[in-house]
Amino acid sequence: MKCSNARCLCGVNLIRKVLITVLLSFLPVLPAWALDWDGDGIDDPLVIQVGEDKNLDWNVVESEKNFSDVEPLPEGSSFGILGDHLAPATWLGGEVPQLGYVTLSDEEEIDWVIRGDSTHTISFGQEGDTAIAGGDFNGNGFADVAVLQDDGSYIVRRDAFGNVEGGEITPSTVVYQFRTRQAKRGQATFVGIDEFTQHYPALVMSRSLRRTNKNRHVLVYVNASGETVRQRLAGVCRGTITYAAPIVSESENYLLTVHQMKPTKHQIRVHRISDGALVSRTGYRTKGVVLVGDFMGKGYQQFGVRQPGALRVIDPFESSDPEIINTGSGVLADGVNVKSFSDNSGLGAVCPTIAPVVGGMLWKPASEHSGAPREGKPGMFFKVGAPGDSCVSVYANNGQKVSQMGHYNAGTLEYGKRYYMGWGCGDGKSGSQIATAAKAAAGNTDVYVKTSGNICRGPINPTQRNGAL
Ligand SMILES: [Ca+2]
Ligand SMILES: [Ca+2]
Repeated sequence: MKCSNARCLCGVNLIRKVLITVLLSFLPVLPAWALDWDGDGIDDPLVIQVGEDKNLDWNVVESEKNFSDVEPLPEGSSFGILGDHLAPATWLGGEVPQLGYVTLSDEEEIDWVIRGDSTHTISFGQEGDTAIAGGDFNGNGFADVAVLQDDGSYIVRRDAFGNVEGGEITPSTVVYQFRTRQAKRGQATFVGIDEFTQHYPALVMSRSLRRTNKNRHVLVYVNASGETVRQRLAGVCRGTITYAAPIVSESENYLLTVHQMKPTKHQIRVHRISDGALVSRTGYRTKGVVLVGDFMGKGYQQFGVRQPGALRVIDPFESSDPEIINTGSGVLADGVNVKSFSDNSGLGAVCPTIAPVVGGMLWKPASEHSGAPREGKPGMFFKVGAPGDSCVSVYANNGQKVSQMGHYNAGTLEYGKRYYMGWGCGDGKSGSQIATAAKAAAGNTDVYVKTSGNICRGPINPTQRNGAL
């Protein structure tokens, strides 16, 4: 999420708008999801930190300052809470984006909350829908809200915030129709086709190839004539698509997809939309957030992969060294955000970074300590990457909390920093009880332990030893 204040008066906005429209005829203009907070034409990563009160604090790393500092955004203090979904975009039009987030209300409606001069909330969509933030489906510079429903309806509320804070753009609703089967299998997103600034609803799907463990991927989108276009994406690859976002070069629109090949191994592929050609692929480990933007100031977009404490920016269109932007800890965000409200959170919402259990960490399914309360209960020891807290949470694959363990102060760190289900705030669950809870929550028994820096370590099989000291 992000926030911003509306820094321009309406008149100035209007002049800017005219200028942008004029410029559009001559220059490629970056799309509405590019987020430039300091106004120098280069995108700036947002870093969202979770406070002790579970509120979200929004920070930015400004290109204008050579990406040297992580600084709080003026109106980004305590905006949203842990579990909300980030949705910064140019909700009020113009060039300066606004902070925003998406959350499920008590009435099970999807609330879109943005922060301009004041905070504005719009209910659009409901539990079970997928919320798609950051698209501009009429290309007027005001970001639109959109949801994909199970029956294949892709509903766009154009310029949803166009008439708040004195704006005179009237919101309107348009419905695009995909097949039910496509909606259930596809990853929702949007794409640009002919123009850089106008978006069209899209889904990306995997189709497994017989007698192999590989998949072929297909893009389905609705074009300007309202026709559904099916574009095969070149090549075959392992793994399922976890994320898809538009990305543009100087002259064409592309689609970036992220495939999860193994729990911690991912591949990013960039395809040309006009013919599905594969133009770039990059592998990376850990489930880091991927951002799209022009962070290098090249006049077209690159993508960035989250690595510990930093964003690694890679240019898929031209060979050059990656650029490393130090971001510190926190969740990173750009302006394309897709969130399924089919489940309530998702592990990604709990832990922006997921990393494997490595040497120096050990999950034991049953402590050998004789006598209550630790005996027979799982514990986890850390010689590296220890959590800073006295209580540590354990999550299922969908982000639902299934257990908690307490810090045991042994007075020595011979076995590392030690946590047990049967100690302190621990809930006393056994390894098999945790496995059962995880399976009930997410369909499989994998669990993740949240450690410092909001890193989740896993997947862990709670009934076996994982890692080694
Ligand atoms: Ca900037
Ligand atoms: Ca719009």
